Amino acid sequence: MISRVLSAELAEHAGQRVTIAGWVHRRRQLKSVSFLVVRDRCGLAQAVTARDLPPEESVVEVTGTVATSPQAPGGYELVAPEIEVLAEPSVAPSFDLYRPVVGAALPTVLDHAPVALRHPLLRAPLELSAASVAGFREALDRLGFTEIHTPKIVGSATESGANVFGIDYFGRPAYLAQSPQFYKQAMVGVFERVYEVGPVFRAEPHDTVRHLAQYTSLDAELGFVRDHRDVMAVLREAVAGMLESVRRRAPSALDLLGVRLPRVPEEIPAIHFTEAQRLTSSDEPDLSPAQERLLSEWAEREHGSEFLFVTGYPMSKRPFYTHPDPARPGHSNGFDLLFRGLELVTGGQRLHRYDDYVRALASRGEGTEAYEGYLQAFRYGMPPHGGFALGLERWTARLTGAANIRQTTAFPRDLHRLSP
Ligand code: AMO
Repeated sequence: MISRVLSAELAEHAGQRVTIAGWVHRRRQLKSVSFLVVRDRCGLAQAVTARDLPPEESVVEVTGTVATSPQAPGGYELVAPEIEVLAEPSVAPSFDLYRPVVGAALPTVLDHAPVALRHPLLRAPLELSAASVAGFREALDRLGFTEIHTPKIVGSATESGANVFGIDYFGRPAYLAQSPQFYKQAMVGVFERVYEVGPVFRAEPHDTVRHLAQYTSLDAELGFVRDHRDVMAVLREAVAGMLESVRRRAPSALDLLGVRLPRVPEEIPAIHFTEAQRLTSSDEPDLSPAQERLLSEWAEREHGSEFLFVTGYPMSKRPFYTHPDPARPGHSNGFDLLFRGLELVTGGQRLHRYDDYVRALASRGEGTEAYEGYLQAFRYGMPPHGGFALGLERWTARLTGAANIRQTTAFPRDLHRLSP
């Protein structure tokens, strides 16, 4: 009987006749013999035949007898194959997909993403992202969190009014959500512990290698915290879970990209903002990318950690929902997590009393009108709570060492790019 198998399963079927299905990845036509390399969802498989071969990216089913072959990918190949062509490409890819290295420049790759991403090396970062998200979910599920789904069309800005996309919502002004911030806080009142994996939108006017106009935010929020340190402990578990999942689910992508996974210390080192400023000889109210790099190097040197928490950011630099540090006026219970020189996560403890929100908004010259929907939750009693958001593309970029965040997302959106 003929059964369909995956390229990675050929060894289990030595001597049998099996069918594999996939795309023509590479072909080599010699005088008397031709080699056809088929790419399926888990790798490559070779078939040897005497006949002419369909062009690259043809979709094929190949039925053949599994024989050992030291030169073939995985050490096995299909002999005496019958090749059925299910679809033929109408054009040849405009750059070489069939070499082990990717020769094309990033803009070319992005312009041709639907076909370029089929290259194992270009696909691998996306596999790491998928495995990371699965691990994030697993870790938080284990800790009693509930996954939520919140609106991406919203009535007010959350992070700051400046970088929000406005849209026309049935004739009323509305915005694309910059963060699920308000909704995840409201849902703490419902489930106590929640998380969301979803797209967020930032009208970033800067053309940088670490900003996108749409990215995937891994958000969590939990109630009954003493302060931000309880949130940091959950974040540590989430990051450890993501790494464990990547190791388990995507070993071949890790291998292909030569990724060196970081170790997550039992307790990730933390440094207060004022100390971070002292170390980097700065008195600016925020950390620059250069300072973040210096601090990461310091953490590596002093603590052997590629992760570093920076706590106690100035209140003036955090959004109005941020909880102040009761012990240090002007400072907040907000933190960032730096990973390999880059801000990966922002989080903190939030205000939880209605009156505190009214005061916080007033002190920033804002009324409550635009936020009534949000503030409802706080009128009805909310526990002390906090949470965080981790940028998925930045995570994968730091894991893989990608110089540009655009290498870690299939169809990036930025200042210039709206297609494909
Ligand atoms: P913040 O605005 O700092 O915090 O965003 C959280 C994390 O999201 C990532 N990030 C981005 N990634 C790609 N492109 C961008 N333009 C971009 N902007 C941010 C970063 C960053 O650390 N509501 C708060 C989170 C919270 O307190 O729970 C927030 O959104 O990795």
